[in-house]
Amino acid sequence: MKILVINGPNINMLGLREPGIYGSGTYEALLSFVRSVCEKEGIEVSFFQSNHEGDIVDCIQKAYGEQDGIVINPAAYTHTSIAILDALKAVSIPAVEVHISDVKSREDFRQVSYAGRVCVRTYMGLGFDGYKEAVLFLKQYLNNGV
Ligand code: CA2
Repeated sequence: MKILVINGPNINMLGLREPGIYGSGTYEALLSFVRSVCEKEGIEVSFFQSNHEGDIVDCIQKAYGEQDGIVINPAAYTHTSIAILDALKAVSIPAVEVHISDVKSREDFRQVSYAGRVCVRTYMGLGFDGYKEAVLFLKQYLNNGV
């Protein structure tokens, strides 16, 4: 089973600022954490992070026929990007949306999620554990379709 983990703009800055919202773990720590979860679960994982919307769209398109599932934190593009929504729809790869913070309890402009409309599940407000839950859910979903 192959899972692609995509992170959007500024996720590479984790741990450097705003620890009250996003925690103190760095992006590298997030990768190690997800890698160790996937290793334990026998999942082949790859990672992509970009600050550019089109690069994220390209990455999703390249996943077509290559990846079984996608875990995506589109970051700020969550709230703006129909292009990312369309790309996820186009490849039709089961995707799970993750947000480190509890976006539902934050600003009005964070209350819309375009990508979330096509994702089979969303985890938010669980910190790095949201990625773990997303991987475990995807494994179950891909194996059993539930
Ligand atoms: O909670 C999340 O995971 C978000 O997707 C994170 C995005 C934010 O725009 C979304 O509304 C919710 C922000 C990415 C990280 O931004 C940083 C800002 C300051 C310092 C470090 C990272």
